[in-house]
Amino acid sequence: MKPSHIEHIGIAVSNLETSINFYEKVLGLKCYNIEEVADQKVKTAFIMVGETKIELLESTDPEGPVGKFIEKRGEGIHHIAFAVEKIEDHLEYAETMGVKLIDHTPRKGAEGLDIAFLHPKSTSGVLIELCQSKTSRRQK
Ligand code: CMX
Repeated sequence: MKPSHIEHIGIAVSNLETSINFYEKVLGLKCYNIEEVADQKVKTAFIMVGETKIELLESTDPEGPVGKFIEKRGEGIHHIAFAVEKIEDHLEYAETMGVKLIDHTPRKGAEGLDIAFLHPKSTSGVLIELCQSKTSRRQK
């Protein structure tokens, strides 16, 4: 039981359009999707570089997780997301290993993924997201 790959790297940004411009105009990459995740109080933009996905996160509410993060720390890397197959098993195991869970059960994230977060205080200061696609759920 281990993650198969890094599903995405989440970057907190003040302005989605400005950041997309950087990735497109300076790095020559392409934003392929913009999606609002109301539950997480963010608007997200997705960019692929090779097999790695970058998720730009603009807050839609200053009291949301990304709004608070930017207020406290400014723009920057916000989380790393690992792709897993049996997300509930990973959460249960992490908890038995003493990790503080933010989500005890998965919730719906962008692009239809089931997602759950581990608290950065238990993970050397990095907010870790576990995510599972519908496809891998069907294969369970
Ligand atoms: N990475 C590392 N540390 C973080 C962090 C992050 N992304 N966000 C907050 N922290 C730290 C803060 O700096 C603070 O540390 P200190 O106590 O040393 O100052 C501590 O965690 C508490 O921070 P806070 O501002 O008081 O915020 P909360 O405790 O209210 O919430 C957290 C922190 C991580 C529990 C909350 O942001 C959360 O639930 N995150 C998960 C959901 C999320 O981030 N959603 C957005 C992404 C959605 C998506 O990818 O679709």
